[in-house]
Amino acid sequence: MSDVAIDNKLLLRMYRRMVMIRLFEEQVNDLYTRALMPGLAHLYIGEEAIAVGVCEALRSDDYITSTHRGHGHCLAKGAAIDRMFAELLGKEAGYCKGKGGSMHIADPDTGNLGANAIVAGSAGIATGAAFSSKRLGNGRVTVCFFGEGALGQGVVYEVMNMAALWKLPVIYVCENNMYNEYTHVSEAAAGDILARGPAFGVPSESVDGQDVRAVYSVTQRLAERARRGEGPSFLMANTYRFMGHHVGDISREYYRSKQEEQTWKSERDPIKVATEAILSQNIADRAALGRIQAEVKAEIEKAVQFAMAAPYPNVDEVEQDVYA
Ligand SMILES: Cc1ncc(C[n+]2csc(CCOP(=O)(O)OP(=O)(O)O)c2C)c(N)n1
Repeated sequence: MSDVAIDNKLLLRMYRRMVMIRLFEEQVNDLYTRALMPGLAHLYIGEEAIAVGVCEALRSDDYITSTHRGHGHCLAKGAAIDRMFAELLGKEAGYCKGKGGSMHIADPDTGNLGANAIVAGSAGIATGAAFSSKRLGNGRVTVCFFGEGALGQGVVYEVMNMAALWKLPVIYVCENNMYNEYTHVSEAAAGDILARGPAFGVPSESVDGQDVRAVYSVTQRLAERARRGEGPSFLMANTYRFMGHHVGDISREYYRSKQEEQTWKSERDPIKVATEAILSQNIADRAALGRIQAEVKAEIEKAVQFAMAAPYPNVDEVEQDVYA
């Protein structure tokens, strides 16, 4: 499972972060179903161990780029939950002053170069950031998150080629949740996904994306490799989204069975996997984990109240900070 030692404090911190993302996303779903949130959101529930394991293994000044399913990445890299909710509700206090919404959250202060509504849209941005870090010699690593659906986009292969030639410090993290909207990966991606990287000389490996310890360990090793100047790598994290493609995708039986969803939820929930590890190693007891959950719940409730009460941007500013 793990190839780098993980101390108890770190595991508890990662547990807390995963709980925060889970409760944040449940709250987003609730706001959407109560018609309080404009637009749509793509929930990350079920995939929390990837964002948390990867981002915990990075330095705070390392970069990430994210996707349309980006709340987990933003929170794992250190975004503030009140500003996240404010953005989702279209409020001035949000990360894009309420004008970007769920799929455009960026936070330069935490090295988050942005979510992206275009599938594979951040591949070029991440690779450019890695190029800049290499030129500046600042030792920063960039992680480019994308779903397996992005493997159908040519830009992914163009940037992998460049990153390999120029030995750029970038890790391409493919979150393979097996569904590209409503299409199973077997119907969208031909051949062996892991064979794509080696075609460009990019070392590639897969990891259990439901086990935060495994994700942390492998990312730490790949990040150190990138920092040593040994170039890019490709990591496929196997996972499952527990909810619909987006919040409105509520009848999913025409493309995947209830039984399949149930099995993942009961047997492969990343928070349950971490809970079992914590309890079996006597790192904390159920009461302590319950206290963490209660603390995170209180933080989330406070942040939602802040966002609900926050003002909308001034109508006179509707064209400011908008580029298209
Ligand atoms: C270039 C482009 N084509 C199509 C879409 C519509 N679209 C939005 S999400 C999505 C599926 C993406 O699947 P994947 O990359 O596996 O990520 P997941 O949703 O599974 O996290 C598609 C096709 C888009 N946003 N951008």
